[in-house]
Amino acid sequence: MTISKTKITARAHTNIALIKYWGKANQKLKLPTTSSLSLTLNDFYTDTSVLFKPELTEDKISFNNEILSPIKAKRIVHFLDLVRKMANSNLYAEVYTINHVPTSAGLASSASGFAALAAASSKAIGLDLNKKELSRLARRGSGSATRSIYGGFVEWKKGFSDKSSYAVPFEEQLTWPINMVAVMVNKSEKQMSSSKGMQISVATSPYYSAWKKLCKKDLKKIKVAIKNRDFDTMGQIAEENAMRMHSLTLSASPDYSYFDADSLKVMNLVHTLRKNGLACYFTMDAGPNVKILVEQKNTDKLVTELQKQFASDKIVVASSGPGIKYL
Ligand code: 2P0
Repeated sequence: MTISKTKITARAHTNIALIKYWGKANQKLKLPTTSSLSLTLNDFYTDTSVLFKPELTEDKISFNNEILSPIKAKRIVHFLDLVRKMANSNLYAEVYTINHVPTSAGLASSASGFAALAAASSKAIGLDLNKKELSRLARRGSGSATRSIYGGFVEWKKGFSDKSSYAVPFEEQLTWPINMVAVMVNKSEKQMSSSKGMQISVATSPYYSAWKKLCKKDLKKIKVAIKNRDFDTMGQIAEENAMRMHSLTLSASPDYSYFDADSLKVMNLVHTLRKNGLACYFTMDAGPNVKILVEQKNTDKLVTELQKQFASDKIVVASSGPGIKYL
């Protein structure tokens, strides 16, 4: 094992789950209660460079050209501790991260962030991990990062242990012309972190056991729909699965929600457009922004309709993206 003398840079793209992950069976290892399935996006990614240096007395973390305070850097330092332990090293690192996500897009930056950090830091410290091992390592940073190792449609197999919980590509080179249109309705920081929200839902939602059962069914069905290029079935399953996830927030004690008034406005618009013959389906994560699945042939039409109610700079059209790479 040789520690790299030059910085190692990795690029990871973010992903949006069509079958959501919402709850952990093991907090420390970030083992999920259910398997999930996502689409990696081309347009939102993170570049992270890492160099381990003998002369450093602590980790130095820079994020979008700003040196992070110890409090803000805590989660990253904790992750680097894990990498050091794996490599049996006590060297500190310089970490330089740039997030290429439209300002406050509210799209999962921890997914691309921890996937890029896993790839760059493990290689920089001399570990030679394959993609399965990288996926497991990224999981320790953030659950959704598990899936950002691969491009296209990706399945995170929940497993039952550190070794058995990782992502596998479901369809990596996507030949299906589909888009994900993100509508950025709100820039403010989310009130309830995903980690905390999940814990409350697992512990208190009376619907949690139903969620686990339904996810298993939804996952099976969506895989068939994707294979069959059945856009409507895929979209319908994804939309319902997202709403079922959000019902775990509304039914928790204390209750919480990621919806705001504009999120509901977008959802209603999607329903109306669909009724009028435009095939589009929404999904939503741990924030108020809404993402809409649409076939490429209908994307312009959808954007035109959205522009009637939302400013153009709030609407971003994304497509399927690649897996992790070293730059
Ligand atoms: C997902 N989300 O499957 C789900 C759907 C948001 C809604 O994974 O605690 O940042 O770091 O594992 O991965 C966001 O939560 O949470 C997330 P941790 P993470 O994409």
